[in-house]
Amino acid sequence: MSKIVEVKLIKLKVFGDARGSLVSLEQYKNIPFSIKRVYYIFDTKKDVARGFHAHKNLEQVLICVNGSCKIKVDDGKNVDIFDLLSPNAGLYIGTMVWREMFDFSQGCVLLVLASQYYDPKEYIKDYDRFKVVTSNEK
Ligand code: T46
Repeated sequence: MSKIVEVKLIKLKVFGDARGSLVSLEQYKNIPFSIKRVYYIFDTKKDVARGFHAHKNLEQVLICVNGSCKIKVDDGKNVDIFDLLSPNAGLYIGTMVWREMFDFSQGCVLLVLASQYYDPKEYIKDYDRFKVVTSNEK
C-alpha cells in the first residue's frame, strides 16, 4: 500500500502447474488501462539508475519478469520505494509521479505496459519543475 494515490502494487495471478508458471496481462482486467505500447529494459549496467522523470498523462505498469530492481516513486509530497522481486508483482504508476529505477540485478528484465504511444513531449525531466507543477495542483 502506498500513500501515493497514483501508485499501486498489483498482485498478478500465477497459473502454475507441473510444467512451470504463466501470468496473463489483460487490459481493463488486471491492467487498469488500454495498452497502447509495450517495452522492456534489459542489460542494465551495474550501478546504473534510470528514469528521473514524470509523465503528464501516461499510465504504466512495470513488471520485473526476470531478476529484480527497485523503483522510487514521488508525487511531490510522499516518496515510496518498491522492491520488484517477482514476475507476479506489477507496479502501477499513474500520472504526475516522479520515478527512478535502480539496483537492477544481473539479468533483470523490466517489462513496461503503457497507456499511450511514445511521446517525448509528455515527459517532465526537470525535478524542480515537477515540484512546482505538483505543488500548484494541490
Ligand atoms: C518510464 C521508465 C519506467 C523510445 O524510442 N520509445 C519508447 O517507447 C521508450 C520508452 C523510449 N524510447 C527511446 C528514448 C531514448 O532514446 O529509448 C531511449 C531510452 O529511453 P529513456 O531514457 O526514456 O529510458 P528510461 O529507462 O529512463 O525511462 C523509461 C521510459 O522512457 C519512461 O516512460 O517511465 O522507463
